[in-house]
Amino acid sequence: MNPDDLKKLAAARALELVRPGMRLGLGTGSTAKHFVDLLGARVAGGLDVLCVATSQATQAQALALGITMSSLDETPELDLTVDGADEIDPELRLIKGGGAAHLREKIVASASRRMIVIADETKLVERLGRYPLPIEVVPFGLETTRRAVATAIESAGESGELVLRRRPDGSALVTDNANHILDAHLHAIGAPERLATALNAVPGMVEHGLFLGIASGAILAGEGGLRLLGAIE
Ligand code: A5P
Repeated sequence: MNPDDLKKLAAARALELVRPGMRLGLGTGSTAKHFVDLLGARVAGGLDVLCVATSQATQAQALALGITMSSLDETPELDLTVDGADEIDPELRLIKGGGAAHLREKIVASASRRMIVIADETKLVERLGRYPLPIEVVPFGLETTRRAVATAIESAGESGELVLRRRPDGSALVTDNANHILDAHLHAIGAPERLATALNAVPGMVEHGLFLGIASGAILAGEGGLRLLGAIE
């Protein structure tokens, strides 16, 4: 199976968790996109759910599929969020934000009773950090914030390069929230909780991609079949 088939397999297993009447958070990225496609087919067949998207891209996809969409203002509490991840460790700690959507993803997942991660098994790592950690920052005072983020990383006992994420044309990437992303190339994060605490204290830092204590379970698809981590049902 190619990686895309594996993502679809994980998404199909997550669809089994959906019940009529549920309020769902819809993730962002290539794996979450499969989930939204499969959900759309079920909705076309008569399933009644109310959904909140984690990005403009997912919102557009879901609306095109005829899924009834809401917002967190109208629907502040959700039953289940299904989303992908860039890295997952055995304690269900995540790195997210490869698609620059981690701010809304974290808000939506935190508003949900359960967050289930779907991924191909290559996302499972012993230690977080090989994937660059996305850090969303406001454009105002970017250089000052960049230096403060670098100091925070150092004070947390980590080290690595901070790179402003750019679009293919070279301009700074702008998120759905009109912010920028600094990618921290840390290679291995020794203490994710300590790093998160240090980053959270930086003015101008809007949200980082460490999801700690948020995911309830993960569905990982590999050549050997599905592997479940944490609480799925
Ligand atoms: C979006 O910002 C991310 O958090 C995605 O959920 C993550 O990058 C996983 O994406 P894929 O499913 O495309 O690997």
